[in-house]
Amino acid sequence: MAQRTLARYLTEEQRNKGAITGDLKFLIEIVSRACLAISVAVGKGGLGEALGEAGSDNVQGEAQKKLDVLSNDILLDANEWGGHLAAMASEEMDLPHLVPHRFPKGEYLLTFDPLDGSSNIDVNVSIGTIFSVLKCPEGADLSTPEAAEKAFLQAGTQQVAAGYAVYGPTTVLVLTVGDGVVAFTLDREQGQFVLTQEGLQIPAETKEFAINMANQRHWEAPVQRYVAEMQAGRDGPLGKDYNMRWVGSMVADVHRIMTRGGIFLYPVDAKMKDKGGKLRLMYEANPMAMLVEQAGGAASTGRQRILDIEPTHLHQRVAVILGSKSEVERIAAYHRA
Ligand code: AHM
Ligand code: MG
Repeated sequence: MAQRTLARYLTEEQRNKGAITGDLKFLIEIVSRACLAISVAVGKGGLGEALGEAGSDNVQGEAQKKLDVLSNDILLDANEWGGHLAAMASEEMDLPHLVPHRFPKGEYLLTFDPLDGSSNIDVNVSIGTIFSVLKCPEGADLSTPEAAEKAFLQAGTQQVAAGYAVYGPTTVLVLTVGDGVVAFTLDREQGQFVLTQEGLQIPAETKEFAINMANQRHWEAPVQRYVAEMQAGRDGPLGKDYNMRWVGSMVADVHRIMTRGGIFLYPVDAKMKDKGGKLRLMYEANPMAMLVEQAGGAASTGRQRILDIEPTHLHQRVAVILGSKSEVERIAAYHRA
């Protein structure tokens, strides 16, 4: 039987279900090709020139790796000429990137974290690309990058597509266009993404949690309580033994949860309270929250559904608690207690 490639899946979503427009189909195909190019660069490792520091900082004051900068450039170059986008925004750029005047403009906005899990780049641990697609509001001012920021400030519920590519032993692209979650594996010989999983569902119950335990002393009371209860295991109030996994690349940790369930927490803690959290809303939390909800899971800050947050700025940070629904609901209840 013929393989169902990403192109075919998108065509069916457009033609048979009317779930996406031709431009959105084109946009996702372009993003997938950029992910393929990033996967090739990542896969070269020490053979290429790409490992190590770029010698620059991004807008968040974080040191950029060469592969962060390269991945950002790949996504910008791939997406600016097609006529499907109004503007792009990235973790690696202070302000939105406008489509140059020589190219036509489209109706979508694309945001991305070009290479998530920076601390894992040089040590050959899974990393990934996260992306989110919004519609550009009609009449939005795109005259300057500063003015264009406003167009992006939409709640996560407005996303029309979201996805990530994880560059691990295999490269897998996980996608939602609001019609469930599907996963494609990169066939390296053929150079294309092939559908390998449909209708991904996160089990409601889990015995696996992911959190950076090094921050424990800074956590707020509800997170302290929840993690202590999990650690108490079978004899504690939750009545079962838990295991812990922490890759340190959100993409890889979320992919494990997409595959077999679990809960991921990057809570706000005393150390980062003034910043709002560690992870960024627009290109980390929102796309992951859409994917997780589409797979039957839940995503919350502990106090609010992530997708309901009305953003105030492009690089806004939030607390992220996502994964198996019953566990996310439990910790949300601890925040209310
Ligand atoms: P990055 O986008 O600069 O790579 O930072 C985000 C990453 C996430 O992938 C991951 O969950 C988290 O930072 C890990 O942080 P920590 O250093 O606390 O382990
Ligand atoms: Mg990131």
